[in-house]
Amino acid sequence: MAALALGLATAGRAAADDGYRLWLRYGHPAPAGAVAVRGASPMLDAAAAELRRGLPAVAGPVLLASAADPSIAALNLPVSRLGEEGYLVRRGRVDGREVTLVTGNTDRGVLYGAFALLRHLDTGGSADAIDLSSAPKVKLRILDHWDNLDGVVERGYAGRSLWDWWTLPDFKDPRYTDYARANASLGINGTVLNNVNARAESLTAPYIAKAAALADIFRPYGIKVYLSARFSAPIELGGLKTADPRDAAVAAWWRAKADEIYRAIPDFGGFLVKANSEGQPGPRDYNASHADGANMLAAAVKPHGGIVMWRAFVYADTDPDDRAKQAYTEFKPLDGKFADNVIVQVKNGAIDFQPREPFHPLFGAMPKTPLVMEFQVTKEYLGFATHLAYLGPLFTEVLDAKTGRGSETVADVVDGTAEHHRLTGMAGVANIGDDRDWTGGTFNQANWYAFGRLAWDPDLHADAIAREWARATFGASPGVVDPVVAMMMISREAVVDYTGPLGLAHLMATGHHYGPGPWVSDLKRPEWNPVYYHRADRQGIGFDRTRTGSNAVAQYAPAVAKLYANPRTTPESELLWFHHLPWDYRLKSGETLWDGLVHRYDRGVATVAEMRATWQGLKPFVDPERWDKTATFLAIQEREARWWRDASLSYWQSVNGLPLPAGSAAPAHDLSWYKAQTPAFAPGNPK
Ligand code: GCV
Repeated sequence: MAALALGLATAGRAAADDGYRLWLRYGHPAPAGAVAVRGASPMLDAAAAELRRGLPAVAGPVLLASAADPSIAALNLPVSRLGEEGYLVRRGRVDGREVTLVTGNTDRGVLYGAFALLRHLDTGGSADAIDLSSAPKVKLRILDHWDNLDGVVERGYAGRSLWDWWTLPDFKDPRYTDYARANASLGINGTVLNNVNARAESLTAPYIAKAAALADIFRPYGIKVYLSARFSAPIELGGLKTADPRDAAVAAWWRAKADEIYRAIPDFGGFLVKANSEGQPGPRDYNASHADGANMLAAAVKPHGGIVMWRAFVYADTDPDDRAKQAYTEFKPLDGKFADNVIVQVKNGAIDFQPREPFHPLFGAMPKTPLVMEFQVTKEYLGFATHLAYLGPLFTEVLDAKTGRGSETVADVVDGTAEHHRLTGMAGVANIGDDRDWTGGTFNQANWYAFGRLAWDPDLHADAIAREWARATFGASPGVVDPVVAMMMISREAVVDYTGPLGLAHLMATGHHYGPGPWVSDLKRPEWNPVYYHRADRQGIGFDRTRTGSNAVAQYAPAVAKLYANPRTTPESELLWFHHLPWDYRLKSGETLWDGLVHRYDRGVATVAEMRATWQGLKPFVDPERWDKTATFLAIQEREARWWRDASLSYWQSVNGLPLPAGSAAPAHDLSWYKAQTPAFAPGNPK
């Protein structure tokens, strides 16, 4: 594929490409007879079919076989370290024949090995020295679809839902298989089909049958299906008077429901639950705890081997405490109280998927409870599908953060190194919809890719993943790969700069999560208003989360709390998250906080302009369809980066009365103009 793309590029522009194939852009099918399989199973068939689709001839003959096959066992390969899902791919002689052997202790391992071989060859690996071996560090590698049964995806990123609930279970769109292939290529092994803002209908017999049809399609690719469960379903569907988790009839209803689901989907993964959060029902409605609720559901799925992923994303308007503290306050005391098939799912930061947040203080604080990391692959607060923001650096920044307990990192908590929990997990809120290119833009595919690769191995580096993806997506030419990786690696910081630099967050306008609205102060819940988060006044800006303020810093382990307690030792990228500081506070550069803030907004806009220029230079190398769309999106992004910058600066100036530093351009309009921008149906507007 790489050679083909390069050849076409040098001959003119690369061939038309609508992005449908994602990173699996194989050039030619494998030569006939190139792929042999020992044994038979749907998963081995899927592995062989994938290799036949795209194995380059240079790979020579390939043999897929379980490590338990007598001929393979006789080779004494180091397969014990592969566990249940790992693979080993190696050149060698099997039964007197020189082959590339793809093996594992399970068919699933072989499947992942087949994709690893394709990735190796597709991203420039030598065909002569094939020796690949890897096992996933995280057990549950799951996509969460926030898809509603009416086809609308929560807040509208990346088109409408991929699932056509209306024509399921009869019509099995071939896209469902391609979705499974793409996920299996990364090692993703679970998918939650419906929105955490769940409807009870997803648990009715017709919808269970629809979910079962998808489960049948995904099974050969090693992907289990999960459902978001609405906690009040026993009332809505079962006609009970209560959903109290301590009520025997409620528990019996859930047990019967679980039995019904498992009859249709024998390998059903289990439930994901958003409870007592943003209007969703939950055990707190009955003065029961989150552990009571989770454990009751866990008991229902336990006989079938299922699990419950219980979200810690809770905050209440009745709680006057800092929103950033509420999940910890509620969940920390429950450590050790959850059943052994419950895993608590925690967002990467304590507020809500902002372009930058310090890691969530629950990581490292609940040692007796397995915690799933929840990342948002879709870019709810980073320009949705339109803006280019490669999230690899956001994910790794969180995973690499030190929790303050010795040398432990967040990744150690997530992958089980820290506490050796049986269950470990990483979940990504999917950015996949029904767009032809799946994610509403080529570069958004990289975020799906990066999530999957990091769920397999949280220690991978964001730039290495970007390089791998760029090669698979655009071809091997360094003339393309190097600039594309460079663009990707600066892109997320650019969004931070033009939306909320120096630790500012949650500054978006009302009704959508797309454009700026730092002035918003009229929403009924205090913590829905941007002014709640930035607290700017004539003297200064920022949220004091030290002892003199909300003391959220005390939720971190002492070593980290100490750093965050002092503005001088707080990373400047998180400064105003933890501190309310005067406008003339001196940053490490020597400039004032105000000047530094303005310079960062300027830098954000300049970086987008730089990304645009880089992309212009790639026109000869990229197919017209993907190039044009990206070029147009970058133009939109540059315009909207200016909108964010200018709107924010006009507002800050209206508060602090300070002039812009020399060289910084005045906003194009006055504040009232920005306040008047209320685009109908902007992405992120649920109405
Ligand atoms: C699914 C934020 C989003 C909501 C989302 C919620 C959650 O508040 O804006 O759209 O709802 O997070 O993660 O549950």
